Amino acid sequence: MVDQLTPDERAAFMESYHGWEPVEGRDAIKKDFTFKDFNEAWGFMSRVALAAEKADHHPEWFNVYNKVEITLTTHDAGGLSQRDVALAAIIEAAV
Ligand code: HBI
Repeated sequence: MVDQLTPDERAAFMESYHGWEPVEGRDAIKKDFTFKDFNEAWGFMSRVALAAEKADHHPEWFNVYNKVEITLTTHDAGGLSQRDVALAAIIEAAV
C-alpha cells in the first residue's frame, strides 16, 4: 500500500498547483485542460502517457476534441498520495 497525503501535504498541493480541484465523493483531484485543437490535445496526452508509464502511475482522463479532463488518485492508496503530486507536476510540464 501507499501512504495517503497528510492534511498539510494536501494544503501545500492546493496552494502550489493552480486549477486542480477536489473531486466530490472521492479522494481525488481534477483539472480541465483546453487546447487549440485535437492535435494539440493529443500531443499533450501522448507526452503525459509516456511519462506516466515510466513512473508507473496513470491518470484517469477523458478527451473530447480539444479538451482533456484529468483526474488523479492513487488506487494503491485508496486516495491521494505523493504519486499524484508527482504526476500533477509532470502534467503541468507537458502542457
Ligand atoms: N495508477 N493512478 C494510479 N494509481 C495506482 O495505484 C497505480 C497506477 N498505475 C500503476 C499502479 N498503480 C501499479 O503500481 C499497480 O498497482 C498496477
